[in-house]
Amino acid sequence: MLAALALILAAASVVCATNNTTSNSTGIKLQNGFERVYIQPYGNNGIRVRASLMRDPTGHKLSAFLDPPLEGPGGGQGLAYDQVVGYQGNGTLQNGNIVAQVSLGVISFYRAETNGSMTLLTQEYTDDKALYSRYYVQEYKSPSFEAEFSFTSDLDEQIYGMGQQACCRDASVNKKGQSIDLINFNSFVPIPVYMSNKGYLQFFNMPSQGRMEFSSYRTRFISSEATVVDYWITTAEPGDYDTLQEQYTGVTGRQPMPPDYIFGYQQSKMRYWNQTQVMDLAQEFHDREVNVSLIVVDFFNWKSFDPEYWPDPAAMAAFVKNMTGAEMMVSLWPSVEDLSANYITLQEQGLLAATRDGTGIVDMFPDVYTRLYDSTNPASREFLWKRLNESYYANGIHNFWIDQADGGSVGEPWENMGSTMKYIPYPRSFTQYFAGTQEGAGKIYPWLHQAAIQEGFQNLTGQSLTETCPHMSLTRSTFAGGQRYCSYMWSGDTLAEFPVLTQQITGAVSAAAAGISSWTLDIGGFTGLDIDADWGKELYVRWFGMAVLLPYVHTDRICNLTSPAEPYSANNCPNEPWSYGEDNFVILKKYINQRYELVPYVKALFQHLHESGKSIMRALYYDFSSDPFVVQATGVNNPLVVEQYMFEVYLPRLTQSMIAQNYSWTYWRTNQDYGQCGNTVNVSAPLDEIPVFYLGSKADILSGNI
Ligand SMILES: *[C@@H]1O[C@H](CO)[C@@H](O)[C@H](O)[C@H]1NC(C)=O
Ligand SMILES: *[C@@H]1O[C@H](CO)[C@@H](O)[C@H](O)[C@H]1NC(C)=O
Ligand SMILES: *[C@@H]1O[C@H](CO)[C@@H](O)[C@H](O)[C@H]1NC(C)=O
Ligand SMILES: *[C@@H]1O[C@H](CO)[C@@H](O)[C@H](O)[C@H]1NC(C)=O
Ligand SMILES: *[C@@H]1O[C@H](CO)[C@@H](O)[C@H](O)[C@H]1NC(C)=O
Ligand SMILES: *[C@@H]1O[C@H](CO)[C@@H](O)[C@H](O)[C@H]1NC(C)=O
Ligand SMILES: *[C@@H]1O[C@H](CO)[C@@H](O)[C@H](O)[C@H]1NC(C)=O
Ligand SMILES: *[C@@H]1O[C@H](CO)[C@@H](O)[C@H](O)[C@H]1NC(C)=O
Ligand SMILES: *[C@@H]1O[C@H](CO)[C@@H](O)[C@H](O)[C@H]1NC(C)=O
Ligand SMILES: *[C@@H]1O[C@H](CO)[C@@H](O)[C@H](O)[C@H]1NC(C)=O
Ligand SMILES: *[C@@H]1O[C@H](CO)[C@@H](O)[C@H](O)[C@H]1NC(C)=O
Ligand SMILES: CC(=O)N[C@H]1CO[C@H](CO)[C@@H](O)[C@@H]1O
Repeated sequence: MLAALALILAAASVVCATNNTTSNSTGIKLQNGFERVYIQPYGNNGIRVRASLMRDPTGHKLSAFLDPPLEGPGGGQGLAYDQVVGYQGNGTLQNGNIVAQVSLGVISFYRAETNGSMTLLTQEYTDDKALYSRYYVQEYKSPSFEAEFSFTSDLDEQIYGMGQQACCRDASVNKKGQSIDLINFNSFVPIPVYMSNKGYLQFFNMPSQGRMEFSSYRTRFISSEATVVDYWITTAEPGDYDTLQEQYTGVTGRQPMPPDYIFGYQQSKMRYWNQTQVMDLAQEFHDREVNVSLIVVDFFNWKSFDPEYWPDPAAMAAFVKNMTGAEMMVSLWPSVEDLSANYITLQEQGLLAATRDGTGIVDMFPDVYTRLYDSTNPASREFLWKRLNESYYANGIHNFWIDQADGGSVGEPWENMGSTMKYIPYPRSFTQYFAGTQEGAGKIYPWLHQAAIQEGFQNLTGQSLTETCPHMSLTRSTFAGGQRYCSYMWSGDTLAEFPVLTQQITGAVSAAAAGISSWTLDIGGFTGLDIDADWGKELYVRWFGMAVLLPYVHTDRICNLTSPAEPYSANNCPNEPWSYGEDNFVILKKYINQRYELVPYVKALFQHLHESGKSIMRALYYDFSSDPFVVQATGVNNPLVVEQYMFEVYLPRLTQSMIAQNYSWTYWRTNQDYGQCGNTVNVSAPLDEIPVFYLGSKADILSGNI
């Protein structure tokens, strides 16, 4: 099975013209009984809506918005308004090409077309036999409430994005018809932002738990706990997803340029557990002439590198650099056990997450109860960085893998590592953070953990790292706006199975459609790869071929070979390119070289991402919504288009502008011309060849002139 979505290179560059007409109103205040709703211009062609009960919708400290936005109106405007609308009232506000109209107290959003007509995008869902479109449930003791906001949706509307779905056999690009829990799991990273094929993007700027429902006629956002409901909507011509991303990243931030060294091959496994192994590894990459950019040391480098196994980390990092040119990365978990040297300080200074039922224990590994550092507390972030700086940064290890960063607690195991509950028969530990409860604030946990590393890098360099990153963090989770950090996400602990490989494609493009293009995965899956079996070797090599064309190329896995009892999880599994058999080593080495050949292209893609938020991993609907088959097949999540299979690849019909530029589908290796297509073609896909097609000039692609 092959990942043709990831395997299309294009020299086509799309010019996005942003129309930044300013707003004709500073805001509408809708006072509806106990309810207060503010509607304001924010960003280019964007409208922000905030609502609360009994009080103004302020004090929302967990906002993912940049204030001011990078482009367009708004910023520092507080609760400004120049129209007051009462019960059953009317009002209109236009910002660029988006119009919010309040009619009899109901809010509708329109796109103002260039010919003067208005196209309805969505409106609050009203019906005699349905909950109010803005529905709240409030317990009398608390200022917070549960909120359910409903909007109309067309039966044939297509919905893209929502972050990375790993649950429930999801292998979809069109999310219409789905109900998505807004809760973080290992490898499940829902982000409440979606794009519609009707030409709009809606984002719920709230890190609360809850649910997003895309049912036939109604789109509903449910927040388990909020004091302010805060959402944003923007529009562009239908099919112009780059403009939607540009406007969305204009209010939530853009990816800074990653350092060059990280674009190559990244070697990781669970786990290199002593210094000699790492140095031998570097020596072998050098001797076998295999390029490598990053060498990762997984957990139990903890205790700041136990000297028994890591006598001289600085010398190790220098040796790795000298032998291979590679940088190093270490993993850290956001947890601390009671026997840790840091535990007393963290507890005394109030830097740990608490639990509302008293135990304070939120996680367990390995068979030891641990507590969670509280990333939502600025003092905790400072403490963490101080330790990282002393223990690792000072030793020449500058990149941090923030594993296990989902937040949550073992009391609700589905929110975290999914430990079996054999030690706690009926756990109900409700996590409480500095910033709020797990229900109200939990989804910001990974985001603020990323922020801790970002602040650390900034404090060291004395620069605000919005343009370029000196180093990177690797995270298992994130939230909206996570793209503005020097950080990239991997898809979490996946199973080594062919269906999971194809699921990675839909996960990747859905993450990218939620603004997270800085993304990678574990080549071959994390668990279950049997490399002694033919299928295992084939799966690894195929998966590697896909990864060559991802933003980052990262391998990591475990296996079940006999290993020493000490230290814990001292895994001897080989996971180096040469450990999959000599024949496959030749192929993998070729793939690695192909990646290095493409680094200028990948860098150029990141440059576009940085400048305008243009997604790197693009589902076919991004560029080929002009092809009716792409639209129809995406609508029903036809694998031919949302995944693609071996031997049979659908090459979309080129757009008029591509045809005008004389583009033609061309097979990468042979330069065979497949024309302007719009058909299914048969392509032989031997193991040692990544079936890549390209458009435009190969020379331009190789030089990154795109
Ligand atoms: C906005 O865009 C439309 C169509 O592209 C154009 O006709 C109009 O002049 C633009 N307005 C401004 C202020 O740029
Ligand atoms: C609109 O674009 C112009 C030209 O790029 C820029 O100078 C201006 O600041 C923009 N206005 C807003 C409100 O973003
Ligand atoms: C709002 O507009 C409708 C007509 O569209 C009108 O019937 C209604 O009275 C208006 N509401 C107010 C408060 O003016
Ligand atoms: C703002 O624009 C809307 C839609 O174009 C229009 O209906 C409304 O009258 C305008 N308001 C003002 C104050 O110009
Ligand atoms: C105006 O433009 C919109 C969008 O292109 C189109 O749907 C509509 O039919 C046009 N209306 C008129 C009157 O031309
Ligand atoms: C490091 O690991 C290797 C096995 O890969 C082992 O032979 C060696 O003794 C270990 N060294 C230390 C210091 O633990
Ligand atoms: C790097 O390696 C070369 C030989 O391969 C050696 O001469 C040099 O001293 C090494 N430098 C460091 C800093 O280890
Ligand atoms: C970065 O420096 C600022 C100013 O000294 C400090 O408030 C903040 O806590 C530091 N952040 C980290 C993660 O160390
Ligand atoms: C990091 O550690 C260095 C010493 O290695 C120290 O000079 C510097 O102040 C530390 N910076 C931060 C932000 O902790
Ligand atoms: C684990 O070991 C068993 C016995 O050697 C083998 O049959 C199985 O395929 C292995 N599984 C993995 C995932 O390596
Ligand atoms: C496209 O090809 C035609 C014929 O092959 C040629 O006449 C034309 O100049 C080409 N156009 C471009 C933009 O290269
Ligand atoms: C880009 C890069 O690092 N290329 C290197 C890959 O490995 C070969 C052989 O060791 C080197 O010659 C290249 O410079």
